[in-house]
Amino acid sequence: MEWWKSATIYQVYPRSFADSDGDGIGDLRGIIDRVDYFATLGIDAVWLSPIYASPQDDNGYDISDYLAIEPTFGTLDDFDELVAVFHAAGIRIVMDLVVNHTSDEHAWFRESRSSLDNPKRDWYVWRPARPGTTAGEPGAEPNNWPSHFFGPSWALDELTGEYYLHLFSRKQPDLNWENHQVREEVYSMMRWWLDRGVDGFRMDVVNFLSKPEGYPDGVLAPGALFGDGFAHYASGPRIHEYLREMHDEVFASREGAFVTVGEMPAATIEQARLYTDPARRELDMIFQFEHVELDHPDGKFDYIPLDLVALKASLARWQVGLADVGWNSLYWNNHDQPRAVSRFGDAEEHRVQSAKCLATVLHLMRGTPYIYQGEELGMTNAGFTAIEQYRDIETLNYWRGAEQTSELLAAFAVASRDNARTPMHWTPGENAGFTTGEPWIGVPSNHVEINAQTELADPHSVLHHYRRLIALRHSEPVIVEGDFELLYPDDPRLFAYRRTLGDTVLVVVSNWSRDEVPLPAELRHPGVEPLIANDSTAGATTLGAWEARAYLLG
Ligand code: TEU
Repeated sequence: MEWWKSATIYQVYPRSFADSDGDGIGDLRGIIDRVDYFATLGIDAVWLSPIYASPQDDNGYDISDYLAIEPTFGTLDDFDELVAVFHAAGIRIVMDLVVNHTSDEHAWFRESRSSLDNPKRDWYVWRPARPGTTAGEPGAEPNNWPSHFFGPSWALDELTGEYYLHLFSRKQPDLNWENHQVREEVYSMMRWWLDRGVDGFRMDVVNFLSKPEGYPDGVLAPGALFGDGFAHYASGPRIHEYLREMHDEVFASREGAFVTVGEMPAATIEQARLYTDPARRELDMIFQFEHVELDHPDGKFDYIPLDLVALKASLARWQVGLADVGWNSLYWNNHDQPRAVSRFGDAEEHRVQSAKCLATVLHLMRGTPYIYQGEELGMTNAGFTAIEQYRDIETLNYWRGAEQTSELLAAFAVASRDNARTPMHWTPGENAGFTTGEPWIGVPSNHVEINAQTELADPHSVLHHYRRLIALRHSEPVIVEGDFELLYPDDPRLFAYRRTLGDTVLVVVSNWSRDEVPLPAELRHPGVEPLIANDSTAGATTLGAWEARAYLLG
């Protein structure tokens, strides 16, 4: 069986992980120095968010040189050492691959923008103003797609009078994947990293690579400024062809056991089955977004209370939908999402208990679980109250274009990506032990309580609960391979499911509320010691607040 089916993958956001040289920004040496921490947790692989040379407009998701390490993070020698040290500890290294776009400071884009007939002109997406308009005037953009970071997705380049496409910031021009030289260059770059020893790639917005010919307008909802671009570029016309080609060009002829995971906003189960069907040789798994979008149907910063019934239904659909073909990734958190314990759990009254509950429910499902740095400590949202505390381009762009109210600041405190990007808490000491300098972004004061040093010493910590879950995935085949069945789908507080492999049954029960809730009779297992549980605060017939237990039967 593929190694990643029983693996847990840990995401490191290098800027915020560990700073070894006191400049206030995390670096590769900081990661190398923590290898024992990963070994203690027992994780199988580390996914590094981008460490390539970058102007850091989007914290490294804007790459100016794919074959160089960002100097703030270190050198290629540091990188080689990191790979060697982690491999020696039995931990694989997964690189972030950002090839929907580059930085506008990448040499390719500098050439491309330099003239209409530059050989690299076609490497990016250039279009004249919309017919009948004058370049530069409002509405002259070649189509009506919005940028993910707000405003139009086209920027006018004065030099040639044409617009270039940028689905993200204007410093992130989209590559033109129709151009075969672009594709070959990307594949060759991927081979170069595999030759250096990396074990796979997490592919940024990889379902956005193929855009339709003609770049048609998206449908305009009543009153909307921009059209629906997603409908055109998410899983566009040639995407499966590109991924298959990438597989053939990069992985097919190579010895080794690599992992590929495609980040895919808006992907459906039907699409995921195509992307991850091993017979199609595209990707091993994808990051889907359905379960992290249920709580803000009306916009990025407009959160509503969690609907547990809807969350369960969504996750269960994906469990069942990818049971016979393909494979799931499992996550609550990453560098773009608010902290899970603040969002889905109860960070105020039951932080430790609810963090363990969320972990138990996710890690005992079928798929490959991902842990985002600090999640294993039960780290919370940042608690920022002033705009000056934010660094994220998405948050700051939105602020610039919006009415700047205290309500909006409160919304950022719930939803901003910076909630996930505050420094990792290592110690109760100054700056949480992240840096001896001035951290690039603020450190929440609750690091005094929530930190790796304290939690390593406490067998009841969130950290040790994660460590046990990671170990269970290695030792219990039912967690890896068992069928999944959701129980009590309509119960608004109980999240329960059953996994079955042959005669082995794993029953997971959990209470997503502050109330003590009755446990249905069929879910009680008197006399059976739970395989794993958080603190039991109730009797055999009930579950206490945020209590979670898993029973191995048969
Ligand atoms: O994110 C993809 C993406 O769709 C984002 O718009 C995401 O949904 C949003 O940040 C949620 O608020 C990836 C990376 O993970 C993100 O950090 C990058 O900013 C983005 O691509 C561009 O590379």
